[in-house]
Amino acid sequence: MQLYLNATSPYARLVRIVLIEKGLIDAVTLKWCDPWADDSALLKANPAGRIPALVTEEGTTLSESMLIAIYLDSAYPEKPVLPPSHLGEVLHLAGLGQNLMDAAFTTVIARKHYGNAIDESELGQRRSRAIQRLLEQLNRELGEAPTASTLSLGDIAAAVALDYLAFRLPEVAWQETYRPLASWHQGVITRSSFQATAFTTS
Ligand SMILES: N[C@@H](CCC(=O)N[C@@H](CS)C(=O)NCC(=O)O)C(=O)O
Repeated sequence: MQLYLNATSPYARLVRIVLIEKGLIDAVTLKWCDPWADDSALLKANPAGRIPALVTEEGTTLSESMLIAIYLDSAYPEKPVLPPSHLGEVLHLAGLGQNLMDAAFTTVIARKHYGNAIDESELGQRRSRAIQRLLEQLNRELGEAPTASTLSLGDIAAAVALDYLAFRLPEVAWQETYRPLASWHQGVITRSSFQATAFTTS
């Protein structure tokens, strides 16, 4: 398999963590690229020009982090991250995580293109309110950090989204406001799959 990625994408990091947790990382060639530079190999794998994109063993190209995760869990059922016994619960948490990722990532990209004043726009304020509501809900719902055998796609999505917030929007300072959530997050990011994929700018 081949995975198109960079070191700052929360979506690509989610897929990479799934690959590591499922013991599949050695079966994948990591194709580092800049999605903003219209990388020709990436465009071939994903005409949208976005990462992550996965090329399967059969040569099928997949886009969208959650779809890639669903494919990996179905094609390689060992160590499932989508356990059928509580699928609804896991997808609920994965949705909260992905929505948090989307709101944070869109804020970062809007600032990059239009300057920080974009935060005051109608859409900027909606994103900011969404981030706060998502943090409040995660703080209410998450208790003990998962173990190696219970770690799910929901945990991965939520923890990556929280890490991305800390990385790109540190002024949100969610760890100070939401202490139980910070403790849950700490319990997840100490895992080697998170340590090995920590966000870096260089
Ligand atoms: N919904 C997509 C989002 C992917 C995405 O937005 N990736 C960003 C990097 S974090 C990207 O490649 N952006 C380049 C672009 O939009 O042209 C997913 O879950 O995979």
